[in-house]
Amino acid sequence: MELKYLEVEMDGPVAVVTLSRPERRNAISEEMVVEIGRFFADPPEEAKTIVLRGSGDHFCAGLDLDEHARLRRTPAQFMRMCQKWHWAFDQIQYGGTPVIAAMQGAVVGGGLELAAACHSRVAEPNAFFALPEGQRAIFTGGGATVRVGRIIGPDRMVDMMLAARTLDAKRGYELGLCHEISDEGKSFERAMEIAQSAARHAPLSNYAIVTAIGRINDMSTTDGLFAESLMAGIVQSGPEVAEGLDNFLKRKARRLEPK
Ligand code: 1HE
Repeated sequence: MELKYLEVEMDGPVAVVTLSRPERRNAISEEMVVEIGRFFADPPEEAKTIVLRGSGDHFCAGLDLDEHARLRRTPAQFMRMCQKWHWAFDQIQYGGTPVIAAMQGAVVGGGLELAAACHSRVAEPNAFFALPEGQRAIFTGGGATVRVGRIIGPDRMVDMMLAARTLDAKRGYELGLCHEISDEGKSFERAMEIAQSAARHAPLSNYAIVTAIGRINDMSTTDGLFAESLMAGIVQSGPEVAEGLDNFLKRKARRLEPK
């Protein structure tokens, strides 16, 4: 697949995917969002996990506002465009491969929507989070109402947009926008550690973790519990199960330690 906006390299079982439009702060154009969706719909076979990062000083500045201003899209055109974003970010969240985000600087607007589709998020101390759509006379269109609203709660999301709040890494961590703040300059290294560690899990376990939990949360309690039992039944009959359990029973597994 020919890539214009993403750089991809393999590091063992981890695919490192870099948004490579630093001169625009990795702002996402229509062509770029389609490229993101195509990549995550069909990542390299050998990638057990993926690290997603942005080149330059920022993770991602969201929608390409320059393109948006130039195209003067009709309501129907922008609706179709937002649906491309939804499709692309669904490939990340539900593609079956764990995606760890390493984030620095701006994680804003569509950049926060992109981050929210990732499964684990490590932030640099200089990362900041905002939804400045209201300030640009537009609305979220890349899934924030669903994904960011679920993480921080719809009430807080409304306030974040109305009061034009820009949250620093610490506040973002408290609210769940990132799961960890790395030491300075180490977010990529930490994301790689998580990705390398998760790559050692049984693939079917990882598949269940990233595809089932989000979906089950959309279901009623009865349906969710049923779906969980189905998923668990399938995963526990996978080929790696005997080895995984044996490792624990023979005291060869890594000890659980709070960090
Ligand atoms: C851009 C974009 C962009 C930068 N589209 N070109 N997103 C926003 O409202 C965020 C807008 N961007 C910013 O607030 C700042 O650029 C940053 C905080 C991200 C970075 O600041 P800084 O000082 O490092 O860079 P800069 O000087 O502001 O920008 C450098 C260049 O990138 C400049 O272009 P130049 O030709 O003057 O060099 C900027 O115009 C360009 N640039 N961000 C286009 N977003 C599916 S709906 C989703 C809705 C949204 O995402 S709304 C939120 C949009």
